[in-house]
Amino acid sequence: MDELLQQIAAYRQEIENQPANGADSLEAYRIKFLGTKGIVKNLFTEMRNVPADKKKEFGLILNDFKQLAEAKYENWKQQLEGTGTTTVAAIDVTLPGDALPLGTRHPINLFLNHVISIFNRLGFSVAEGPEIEDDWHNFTALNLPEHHPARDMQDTFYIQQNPDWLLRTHTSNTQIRAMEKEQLPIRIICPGRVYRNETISARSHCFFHQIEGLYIDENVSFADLKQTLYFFVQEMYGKDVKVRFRPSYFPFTEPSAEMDISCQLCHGEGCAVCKRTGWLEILGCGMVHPKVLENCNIDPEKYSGFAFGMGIERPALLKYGINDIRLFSENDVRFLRQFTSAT
Ligand code: 2NL
Repeated sequence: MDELLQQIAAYRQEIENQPANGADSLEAYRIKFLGTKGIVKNLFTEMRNVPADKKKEFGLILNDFKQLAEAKYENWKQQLEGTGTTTVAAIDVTLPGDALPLGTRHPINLFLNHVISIFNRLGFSVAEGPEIEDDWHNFTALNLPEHHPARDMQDTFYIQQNPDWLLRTHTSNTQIRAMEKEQLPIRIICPGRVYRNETISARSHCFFHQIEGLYIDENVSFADLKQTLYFFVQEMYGKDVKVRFRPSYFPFTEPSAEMDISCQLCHGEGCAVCKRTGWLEILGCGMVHPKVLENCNIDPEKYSGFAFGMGIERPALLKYGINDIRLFSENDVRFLRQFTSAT
């Protein structure tokens, strides 16, 4: 019995002195002291040999030792897990992550999207068409006579391999295609890039963007055109914007008009931007010419419609206070990063 007690005391010492190092040592410790053939188990087997009057005393000491061995194991294990957790905790998962470099929308795209969202609310849907077009869809169907100056080689980029092909000079080609194949009524808005053979400068470029609109149905009138465009500019430029229509000429509309809005910079007082007139020209429009309807197999006796077209670059320059149209196509990220919202 005394021998056993001495042994237990020695084991206690060993346990207390045992450093809590790596997981392998812990497992060795577990097998040695707490395993099925381990020291604790063996000592309990020794109970048999303890005299009956000492059994209770020995039992208490042995239980105490067992608790010590088990407590050591639990503490050790927790310490190891603690080290593990510390490694993970070195990454503080509550901190915000590194921001992914986000792109920004191109100012032309922002402007187009704003225009589109306004016409969407009036029931117009977006239609897109090819930038390489044939003569019919870009010119002939639009009632541009064969010797019209707009057909001149100077203004149009022709495709070398096929003189019937060209880079579209306006987005009207998309409306022609819609009238040829869609069912009436048609209510579409056609944004896109167009090309003209012009000298590149701060004010003009050989490619730029347009948005055109088309509405064809029975009984569409010039009053519908005026009201639609008036709604548009009020949404775009504010409720106090003034408009005026001036008679104009386009081969594809009759009658034709140009729409001015009161200058957004001087509010009609007269400044350098509006050339002291108080007005800014923003779009051309008119009732679709009966010849154009006929060219698309639409009966002009039954149907009528209006169309309009506007450039994007000029109003975008004004809106964002930019002084050189070339910035839009140079893709300098220091320029592009400055645009984040449509309004
Ligand atoms: C402008 C003027 C305009 C149209 C575009 C159009 C299209 C078809 C039929 C009739 Cl398919 N017209 N488009 C009409 C009037 C004016 O644009 O100054 N654009 C920048």
